[in-house]
Amino acid sequence: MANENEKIVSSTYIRNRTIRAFAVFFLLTGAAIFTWRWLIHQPEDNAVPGPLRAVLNVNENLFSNYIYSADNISKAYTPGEAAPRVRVNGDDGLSDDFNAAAWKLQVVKNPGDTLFITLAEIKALPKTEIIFDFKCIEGWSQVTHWGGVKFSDFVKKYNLGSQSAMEYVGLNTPDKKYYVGIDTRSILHPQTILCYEMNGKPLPLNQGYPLRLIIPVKYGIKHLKRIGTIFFSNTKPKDYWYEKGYDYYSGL
Ligand SMILES: Nc1nc2c(c(=O)[nH]1)N[C@H]1C(S)=C(S)[C@@H](COP(=O)(O)O)O[C@H]1N2
Ligand SMILES: [Mo]
Repeated sequence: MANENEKIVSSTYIRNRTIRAFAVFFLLTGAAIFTWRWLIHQPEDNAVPGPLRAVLNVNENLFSNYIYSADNISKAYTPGEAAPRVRVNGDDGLSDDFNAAAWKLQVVKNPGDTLFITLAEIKALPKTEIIFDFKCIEGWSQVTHWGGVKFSDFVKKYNLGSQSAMEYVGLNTPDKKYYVGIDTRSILHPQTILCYEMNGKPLPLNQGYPLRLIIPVKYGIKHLKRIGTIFFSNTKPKDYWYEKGYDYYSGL
């Protein structure tokens, strides 16, 4: 039964439409392949083709200059909401030959002027507890509970005012195999702590004993476990995951 909306078309019409559809399909596919090949052959900037790194840099500018604010406090949770079994992720820089008993935090004030600070001295500073949703770029997140000293309190106590006026802070593990660079503004954020406790107990070795960074305004990659050395710089300190193609800022 012929429907009034039905249209009778010739087979030539159908053939022409088919040819056109295929032509457009191949043209677009070709353009996509061409663009992709061009992109992957561009010189790389820290493991990412230059044009893609430029996009990451635009994001970084937006985040650091327009979205970041010390008043942006990440949501706080109650101790009861924190996971009792905290996920362990990443052990770069956590070598087995680490001598925990001999550990001291090294803070480079100036070339040739390094402070050596014991865990007991750090624990004697005012304690801040942070319970927040820890987010890893691998796609998981977990509410976790940490304790330590606010980085900003630490800076005051050790008179690091002129150092913390610089743009970046670098942190390394004692063996220098894991390292991060962080914009000073984010490390001075009121929720950033030099952390020595998890769920009210000393950090386990695989989660950074004796001291790690907890910085809720950043993704997990920046929460360096087992801090050996801290230094300040006006140029970007080297960063483990940046060198592997990730965004340097990695802000949330
Ligand atoms: N020294 C060191 N710190 C590290 C890592 C690492 O491999 N080595 N991995 C990072 C990543 S990717 C994440 S998600 C968190 C995980 O912390 P957790 O093991 O306490 O969950 O630690 C970060 N700090
Ligand atoms: Mo991570």
